[in-house]
Amino acid sequence: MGFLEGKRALIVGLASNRSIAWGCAQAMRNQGAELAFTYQNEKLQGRVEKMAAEFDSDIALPCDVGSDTDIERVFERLDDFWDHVDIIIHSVAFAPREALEGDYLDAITRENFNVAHEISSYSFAAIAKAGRNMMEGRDGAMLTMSYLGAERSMPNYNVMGLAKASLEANVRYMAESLGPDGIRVNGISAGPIKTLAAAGISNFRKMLTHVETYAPMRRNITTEDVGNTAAFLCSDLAAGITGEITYVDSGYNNVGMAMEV
Ligand code: NAD
Ligand code: 0WE
Repeated sequence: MGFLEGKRALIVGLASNRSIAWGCAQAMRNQGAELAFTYQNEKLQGRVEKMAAEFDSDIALPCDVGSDTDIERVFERLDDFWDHVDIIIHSVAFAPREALEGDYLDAITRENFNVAHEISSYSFAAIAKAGRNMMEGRDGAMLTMSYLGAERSMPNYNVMGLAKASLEANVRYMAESLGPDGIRVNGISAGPIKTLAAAGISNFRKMLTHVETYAPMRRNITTEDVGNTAAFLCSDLAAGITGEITYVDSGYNNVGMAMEV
């Protein structure tokens, strides 16, 4: 019997079988959770419905997290299938492409700052506000995905670093707000993985090689690594953990200086 047996999880941010959300779905399904999914737009609908079916789920609901009505409708429609939800995974980020290249100050604008923060950080709180009624009073858990660029400057990550810093602060404030309702809120700070969100990012290959060379584990992480940690953090095994950011990064964040091998 899995450690998520009897739990119902809503997964926001599935785009392909390389998505971090896919690794989370796989690990949580393996541990016995029942799953529901959202998709960003019609372009992704068919693919997400197909992946949902592979996870024994017939629940795939539209949700552009830039829209409050979309977010509210997800829970209205989810209510037709489930009378409660135990777990919500938020695995969404977006900044306009041109914000993620070149010099930080050259690239940042009021507009791309607003978009990055709204889609990548505010959306986590917005989903919590809308989903709170279906989650309260039953050992619930919420989880989001961050990156080390929240705490350190990274080439090209630029305004996304600020948005992830905001997202990590959101984890702490949401943990305080939702704790009395029995809902824990945590984040995973994942190492780089070649997903759709990494496609076309200049020098991404170089970042993967850098981690392989200098991280204590001398390897990159996988969506399976992230998924297994996600399953644990959202389970009752992690009942005492809230407001935390857990690194799943082969230990990279702990290194001050490594000798090249
Ligand atoms: P991905 O492209 O598979 O997933 C990103 C998802 O965000 C997609 O499903 C996309 O549809 C969704 N999305 C974007 N804008 C949206 C909107 N307006 N409304 C609804 N959904 C929207 O890539 P991924 O790497 O799996 O990214 C998932 C999360 O993991 C992101 O928060 C990302 O910042 C984080 N992360 C990724 C890495 C990495 O190297 N891939 C590392 C650390 C953290
Ligand atoms: O959070 C991310 C990427 C999120 C992301 C990706 C895109 C690509 C497509 C947000 N917005 C967009 N907008 C698009 O138009 N990661 C942690 C992966 C990532 O992205 C980087 C990285 C890493 C790591 C960008 C620059 C430098 C490093």
